[in-house]
Amino acid sequence: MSAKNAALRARFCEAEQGHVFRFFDDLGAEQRATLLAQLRSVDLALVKRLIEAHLVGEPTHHVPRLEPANVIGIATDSGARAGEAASRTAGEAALQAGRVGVIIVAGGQASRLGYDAPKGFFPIGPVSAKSLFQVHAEKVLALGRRYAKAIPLLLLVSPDNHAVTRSFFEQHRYFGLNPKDVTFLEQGMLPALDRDGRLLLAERGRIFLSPDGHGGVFRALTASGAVDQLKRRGIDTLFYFQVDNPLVKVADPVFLGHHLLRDAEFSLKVVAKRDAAEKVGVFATIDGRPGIVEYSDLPEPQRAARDAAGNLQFGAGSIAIHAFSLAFFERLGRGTLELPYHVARKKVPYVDDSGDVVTPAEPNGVKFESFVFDGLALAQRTIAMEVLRSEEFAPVKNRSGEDSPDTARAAWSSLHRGWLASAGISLPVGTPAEVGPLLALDAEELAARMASGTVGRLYVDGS
Ligand code: UD2
Repeated sequence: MSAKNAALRARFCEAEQGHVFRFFDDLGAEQRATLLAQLRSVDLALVKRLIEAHLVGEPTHHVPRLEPANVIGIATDSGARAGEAASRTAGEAALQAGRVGVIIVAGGQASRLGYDAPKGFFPIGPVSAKSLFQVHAEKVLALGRRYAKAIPLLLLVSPDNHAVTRSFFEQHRYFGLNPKDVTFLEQGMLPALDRDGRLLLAERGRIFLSPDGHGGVFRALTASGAVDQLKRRGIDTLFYFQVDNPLVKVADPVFLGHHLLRDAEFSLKVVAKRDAAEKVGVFATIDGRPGIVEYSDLPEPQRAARDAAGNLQFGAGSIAIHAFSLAFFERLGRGTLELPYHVARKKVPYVDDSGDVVTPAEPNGVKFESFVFDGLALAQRTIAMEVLRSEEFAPVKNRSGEDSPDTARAAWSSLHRGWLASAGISLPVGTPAEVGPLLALDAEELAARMASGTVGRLYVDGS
């Protein structure tokens, strides 16, 4: 063993993790190299902190104090509409000045959808069957054209789906975007631990690692040098969303304007929750700081509580659409500000002392993830803006039923039938309808195009 590798082994032994070298002497050269590379990526100081915080001593049961938080409501009166117009102007000015970048988190595993490829490949267009990635990329392209300034697109991917995602973009010629404007960022991986805080070996020559959560986006962007590139390009604001929502209004100028005019560091969009059980986090103040309570953590009494008007008291559902100041993003990425880790107890197959793989019947492993939205509590200024679900949120999460491809396509068709109706084309309820982003990004643009005769003949498939 080289001196460098001997030092690595010594560090693991000192951290009481020397068992990961148990089978090292029996491994082939390639397996050894894989294991050593994995071990070099493990931050042992972080592992120690995670053990101390989550595995040692009695679990603490702090019950946070939750209160509903302020949200900019949907503009219904003239005052609110004037505010919205001012925000739109500010957001559009930022887009024209080339200050805005777009980031999509797409490192997840699509396990609930049961789709055997990255979720962004999923064919979702109700008429065109365009993939989620294509829909998002075309919106970015169309916005760049509208504001005469190309918008950089960043994609958070995991080591598992990085290569296939990149080749998907290459195969489709980046959906018309300039490849120089598209950056793939690989998120970090964290080891799973057993109950005693020991790293788990998935194979004799491989430790079990899993993605560090979408909160890994901050470090991925900073460590890769992407933040510096964005700064050099004059970007100071990022628009963030999840790959699974085809209705997202990418870089919505009204939202960006609200965020910029209030000098916010981290902003979010919310919708009224469909019902108490909907699986979205809730925007609230948590022990006096803004934050999101994940659906699985919202206690039953608060989940069902209603105000005097009969609305859910904790009904501001986060649709995981955010705006960030790049400076705040960077503070999280460089570790000046630190996110907490969430713990998930899972069944993790592992290699036992005799080298056999054991598939446990009960959860034996602890996985750690950080969440983007925990950054809200660390931001100096935050705004939340309510939007209409029918216009902006139809996530693809499950194979069937709620939040499935069927419900997303139905919501999309319904929205675009409305756009077409305001441009003078009526379609029967239930007709699949889709206006491609390169034709129009909203009802006004579609109507203007039709009125100006730019669109000679409109196909219902819209492209
Ligand atoms: C998320 C939110 C939920 C709500 C909902 C709206 C969390 C924990 N919960 O629920 O509060 O806002 O979305 O749709 O976020 N991802 C990565 N890397 C990872 C893990 C996830 O990039 O390590 C991406 C993933 O590709 C997806 C997004 O993050 O785009 C959300 O992940 P999820 O599907 O696990 O979260 P979900 O739907 O339970």
